[in-house]
Amino acid sequence: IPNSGLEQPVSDHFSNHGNCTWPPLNLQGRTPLNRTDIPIEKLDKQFTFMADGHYKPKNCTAYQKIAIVVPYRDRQLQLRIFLNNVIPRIHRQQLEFGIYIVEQTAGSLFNRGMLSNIGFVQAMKDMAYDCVVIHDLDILPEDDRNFYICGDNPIHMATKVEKFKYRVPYHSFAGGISTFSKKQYEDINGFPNQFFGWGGEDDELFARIKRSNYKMTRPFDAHGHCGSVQHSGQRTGNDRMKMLQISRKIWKQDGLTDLEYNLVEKRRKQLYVWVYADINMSK
Ligand code: BGN
Repeated sequence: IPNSGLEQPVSDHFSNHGNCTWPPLNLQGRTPLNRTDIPIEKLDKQFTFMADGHYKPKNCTAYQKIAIVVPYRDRQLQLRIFLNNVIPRIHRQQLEFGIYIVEQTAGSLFNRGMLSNIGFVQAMKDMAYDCVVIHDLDILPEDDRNFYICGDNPIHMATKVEKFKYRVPYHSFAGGISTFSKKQYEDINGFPNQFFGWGGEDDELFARIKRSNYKMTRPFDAHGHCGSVQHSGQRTGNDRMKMLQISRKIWKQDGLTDLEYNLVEKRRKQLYVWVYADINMSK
């Protein structure tokens, strides 16, 4: 299996960072997901290189420091499968990383955009991450050469998702897994906070990237195969078409800039930082 996949650097911007071999040497290429449900205690024992939801290569400085942010609610089985698949892959990529599972308290409809913004803020409070990866819990890379890194433009990683027949469902699709440098995420004002219920927040994200004169890029497209993990259905909000129209006008005031939430708990477990947040629907 070829180790590269990175014929050209994705960015000069980060090339001074780190002295770990890049691209890393012990990649395994495309390997199927492991869908076995392994208890969390066993995962802890398996991934002893992690502490407080964080990993740092021992003998070299990583190419980039990555915060993996996962909006979350009520999916314990999928969380275990996520950890069991993502941790070894990103570990083989020799990156320094923290995993943030951002859970929304019960009550209002799920708000993936706002949870992403909260994860971004909470991760950056911990350390100066180079790169934030907004990651669905149920979409998991199958290929080590799909790098969890940032470039000069936001990177869309989930290009070939199993549930979309391993194809990009539509050109402006930005869902699943995407990466942003701190500056990029701030420039686009993060995700919208106003999308409650399933759908639309990623379409607004794509529009924000364009409006900010960035391009959503797919540099690892050839290695973008991702498995999807089954779960029960999501509830949709009622007016996401309308929300998309409103967002076009108010996006500079709706995102990181007006983020309000109540941090109920932030607890460092071995494999991830659990961020438990209460968000208010009436605004
Ligand atoms: C789209 C959703 C996205 C979702 C993709 C893939 C909307 C906006 C109103 C048209 N967009 O239709 O959020 O990621 O499907 O499932 O619902």
